[in-house]
Amino acid sequence: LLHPLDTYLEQELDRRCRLLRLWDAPLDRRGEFLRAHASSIRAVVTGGGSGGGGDAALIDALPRLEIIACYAVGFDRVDLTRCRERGLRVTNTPGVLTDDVADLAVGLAIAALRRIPHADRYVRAGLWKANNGHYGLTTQFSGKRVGIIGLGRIGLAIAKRVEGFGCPVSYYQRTRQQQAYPNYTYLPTVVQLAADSDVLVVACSLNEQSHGIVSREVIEALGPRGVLVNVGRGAHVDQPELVAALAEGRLGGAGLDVFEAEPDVPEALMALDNVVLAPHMGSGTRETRKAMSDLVLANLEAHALSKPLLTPVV
Ligand code: 8YV
Repeated sequence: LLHPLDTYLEQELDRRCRLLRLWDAPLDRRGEFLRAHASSIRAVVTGGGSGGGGDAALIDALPRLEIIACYAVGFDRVDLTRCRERGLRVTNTPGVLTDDVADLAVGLAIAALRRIPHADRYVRAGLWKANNGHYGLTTQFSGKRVGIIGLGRIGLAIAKRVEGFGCPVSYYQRTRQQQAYPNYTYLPTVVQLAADSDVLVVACSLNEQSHGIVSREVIEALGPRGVLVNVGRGAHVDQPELVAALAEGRLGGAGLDVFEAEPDVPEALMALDNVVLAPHMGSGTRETRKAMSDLVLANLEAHALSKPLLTPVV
């Protein structure tokens, strides 16, 4: 296990396997730790957030490795090419976290437009009373045009939810799905999608094509009244440009669950009331983390018993 993920998962791994915790070794001695256990490690479990891994260096350090089980739907931290070369199997946890991530995306959009965290701070600081019961106006969410980058499982779940708020939905993705989803408008570029949206949501997986997909041009197209919601990966967005645009009022607001070098969050964002910050918690409910843990365990068990994997990536 590369980093602490979930108590139940850890307990079950401990019970069923011989569990090694990479973080038992200090940061500067992890190479040594891996070398010491290289001849016995057959499986690696990793998450998709900070501390996650699965790069070529890790894979090369473990000659007896057979499987990398991701406790995440996103497997962008794993070097799939090297896994294929080595004949390693890779699994992830799709499906079980879809509802939670979609819920959070909608929550972040509403929180940013209605300034819920700001309003909460206002009340707690005694400002409501101090200002004679006055609080400024916020922006409506219902009926806003929502643009979704990536209409996969999570993107679709977001679309269904915002339909309930009367929001027209547009989307961009590499392959057009217009026939399957006649209620949603396909737009051929992310810039067009941003220009046509009040709220732009990043819900695609991270890969070479989607790295930096929310560029300066996209942020400009979304504009001073637009809100960006990111429940994908920090690297989907040109983060310095995002921070500058928010600080200068060239972008209206943002709801961010992921960051480029998380858990580091740009200091400049902390002072901005038009930004809602979350600690990569899209899938972080008791219910979903239990289901993710069970899926990781079931994949490892299937592998150990030479049965078909439940949710194979490679
Ligand atoms: C988790 C994730 O927060 O599913 C993903 O891709 O990034 C998240 O579900 C993560 O795996 C825990 O580190």
